[in-house]
Amino acid sequence: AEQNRELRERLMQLKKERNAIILAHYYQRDEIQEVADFRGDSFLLAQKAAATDADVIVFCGVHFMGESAKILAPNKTVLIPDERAGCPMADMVNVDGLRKLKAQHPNATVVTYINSSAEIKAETDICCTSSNALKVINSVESDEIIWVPDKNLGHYVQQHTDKKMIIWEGYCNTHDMLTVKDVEEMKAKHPNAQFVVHPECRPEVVALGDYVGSTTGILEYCKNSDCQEFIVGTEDGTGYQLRVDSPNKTFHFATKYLVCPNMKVNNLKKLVKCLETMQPQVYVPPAVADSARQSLERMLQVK
Ligand code: CIZ
Ligand code: SF4
Repeated sequence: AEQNRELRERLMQLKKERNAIILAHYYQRDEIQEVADFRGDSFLLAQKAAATDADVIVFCGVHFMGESAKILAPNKTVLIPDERAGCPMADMVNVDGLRKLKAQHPNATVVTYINSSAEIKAETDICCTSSNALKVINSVESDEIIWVPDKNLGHYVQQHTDKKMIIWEGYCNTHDMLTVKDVEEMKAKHPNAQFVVHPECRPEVVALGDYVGSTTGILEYCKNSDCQEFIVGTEDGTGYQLRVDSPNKTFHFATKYLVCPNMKVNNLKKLVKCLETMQPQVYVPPAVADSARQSLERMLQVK
């Protein structure tokens, strides 16, 4: 506790010296979410990065999120506490594979989930998030969609659109691990709880949801619902904001395995260190960034 207090003081000092802001994803450790200027999902935080007056953005999340911040704020310094915090789902699609698929389906529009690398976004027509995926898909002219990288979110979206979706076989190790059996056991234990679930979970798990939506969607739903008790089907770090928003409600995570190890690679110590050393910085080659920015900006124009 004493060490954390010293670290927090050092952090406040460095933040002023560097004119920095700290953005933290909802899946980060509590000790990071506590000291953040803004908490959010990847999309909200990318928008914050684009809008800030600060000179330095410290992005506490996984690598692709730091890249999105850099793409939308190319003149700012973007720091990340640890370069090794990656995303296995984002790594499941590579440029060669996507180019091959595009060649096989020349009339298809490439729609890419924001959980993807800058290089993949640069090969993309339009990006989407888990909250606007359907709107984005319905906004494109083509009847054929190449969807990368998340098969679970892809299947969820396919249920709500007539367009033909060619779905990449990627998935999030953390969300995909949750099973129907896990959820049914929790429901039996907590019969009055509603089940809220992220569409990165398997289709048969998503089908059990009383509410299905993005991290921000789940937070809003739980805050505004009359229900007092929830079984949560998304990453464990979300508990921090759920409890801030609704201190008197009860949240049970559907299993203790809903933890993204990559998100937890960052900690308060590394956060302070990166602001001290101004390393590691996120770098996106300008040509890649320009092309990736177009696919993000097209998404922002969808009403
Ligand atoms: O990393 C994830 O699973 C999510 C849902 C990130 C985000 O903020 O959209
Ligand atoms: Fe990637 Fe899943 Fe971790 Fe999100 S929770 S960063 S999708 S591995």
